[in-house]
Amino acid sequence: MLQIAVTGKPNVGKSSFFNSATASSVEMANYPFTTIDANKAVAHVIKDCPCQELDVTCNPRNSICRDGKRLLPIELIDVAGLVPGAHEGKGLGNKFLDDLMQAKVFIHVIDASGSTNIEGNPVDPGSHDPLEDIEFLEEEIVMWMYGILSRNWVRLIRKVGAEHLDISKVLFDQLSGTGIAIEDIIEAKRNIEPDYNKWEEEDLIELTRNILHIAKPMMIVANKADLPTSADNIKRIKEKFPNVIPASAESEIALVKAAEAGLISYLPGDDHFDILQKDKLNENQLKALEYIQTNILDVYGSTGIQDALNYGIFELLDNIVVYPVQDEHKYTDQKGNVLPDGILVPKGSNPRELAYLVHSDIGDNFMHAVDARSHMRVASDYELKDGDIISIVTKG
Ligand SMILES: Nc1nc2c(ncn2[C@@H]2O[C@H](COP(=O)(O)OP(=O)(O)O)[C@@H](O)[C@H]2O)c(=O)[nH]1
Ligand SMILES: [Mg+2]
Repeated sequence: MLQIAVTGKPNVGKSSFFNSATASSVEMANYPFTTIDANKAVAHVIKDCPCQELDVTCNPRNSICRDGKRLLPIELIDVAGLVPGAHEGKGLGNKFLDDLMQAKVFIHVIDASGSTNIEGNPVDPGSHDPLEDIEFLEEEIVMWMYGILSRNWVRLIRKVGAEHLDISKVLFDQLSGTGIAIEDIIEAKRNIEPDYNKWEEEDLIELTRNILHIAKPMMIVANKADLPTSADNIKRIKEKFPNVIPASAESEIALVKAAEAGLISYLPGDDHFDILQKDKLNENQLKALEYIQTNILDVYGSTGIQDALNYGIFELLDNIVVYPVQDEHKYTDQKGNVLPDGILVPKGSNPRELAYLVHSDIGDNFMHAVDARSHMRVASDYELKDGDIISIVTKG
């Protein structure tokens, strides 16, 4: 399952983000989960399900369909708070950077209201500039990776020269355990001094930063957008950084809970909710819901939580959703389930790569694929499109 790590300094709302994104998943999911530790849980990304367009009733197996929206599982990791100096073992230290590296994409949660200082301690709202937090976090991760990359450097470089080793492969080996691909290292080296013998500390740090940007894309979730001091900061942050999503984890938790209790109808990512049982809500609850509608949903279009997950998977990691089926006319699997599985695949994948993502046996026995909408056989180098329904034909 694709993993997203939630990171940032203490008290910005990482756990609130994590809980709001994963709470409803447990409730809704009807498929078994793999074992997941305390700080890992299943969340979902959401796309339109083809069932509406095709006017069929689907029987999802690996995912969920709600009101014509397909919810596809991903894994979220709540990485404990990072403070300046963490790469030197300060605060919670290295274990957390190890946790972080399991993920393919990072969500950096910041307190946009500026009511926590750089160490994560509460201060007067608006008195801390959250822009500082953005720079510090990246620097922490870069310096931590640099520490690993440059371990035994002098000896290593001597060995590369003596044994004519490939420097990219050596760097790749140094970073093993971080899930970083050798292609990403080769790409990251492009604008660095080509002769590794001339690399100074700054070159190596720059290389590390390039690797991080390429291999582990990051977005900023500007949380606590519900607080009055946030709006200005969010504007400033958006001017300076790409990939910024305003959010209110607390609002999302309130909405998800109210929806679970049947008080409102709300699907994560929506820009509104409908009150279903007004008589069961007291005055304060009604006020709180109204506040969320006016100050979050009307202003930002959503609570930002679902947007952040979708953004990570569909934009930063550039995935699409493809539906493999066996029967291209009924859109079913062997057991007659309609549109059973939605599979997240990297954009640019072809049908054989899809087959391997479904099962290695199916990949090994792949013959060709049929587009279930057109009933036409597609070429082996056909680039899969978002929402494609594909029947894979195998040998034997
Ligand atoms: N106003 C507001 N407070 C929030 C929001 N998200 C979290 N908080 C509060 O911020 C504090 C820290 O939250 P927590 O999720 O434990 O932060 P973590 O240390 O980063 O995991 C708690 O008091 C939360 O109630 C939010 O969206 N809006
Ligand atoms: Mg926490």
